[in-house]
Amino acid sequence: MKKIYFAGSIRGGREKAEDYKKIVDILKKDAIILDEHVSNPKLSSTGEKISNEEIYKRDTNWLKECDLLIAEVTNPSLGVGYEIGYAGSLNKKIVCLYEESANLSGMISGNPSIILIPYDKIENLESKLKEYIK
Ligand code: 6K6
Repeated sequence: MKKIYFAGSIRGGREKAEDYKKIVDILKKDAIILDEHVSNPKLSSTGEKISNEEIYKRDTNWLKECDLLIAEVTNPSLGVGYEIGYAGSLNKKIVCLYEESANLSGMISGNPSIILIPYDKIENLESKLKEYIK
């Protein structure tokens, strides 16, 4: 099974946390998810009791280990943007999911090596994601 690093906003705002969970539930059927707790709606933006240094170390190690980064980028987040750049420098495959109405950064939408998947409803994402996770 592929190892997928899932990225979603934490301190950038948790408005989409329920959707992160639905996406991770889809991905988990066919892949191993690293950083799954990002999708836990109970994790608030002040969340977990680990230090920033531990977050950075753990997450960059997982980024090195993953086969694929899937980021939900509707809600802008400095951390998610950093992770996308970091994964790009490691030549990892990167898929960005976002609501069609999102005002996506040009640094994401203008990067030809990022696979962009806009969606109207989460429920319609499953078939679009299958080809990347198998
Ligand atoms: C602090 C506050 C809430 O949770 C925390 C600590 N927890 C984190 N645990 C794991 N990954 C984290 C944490 N905080 C940030 N990240 C990583 O950055 C995740 O992989 C997310 O994809 C991304 C979110 O960045 P921000 O800037 O929105 O926090």
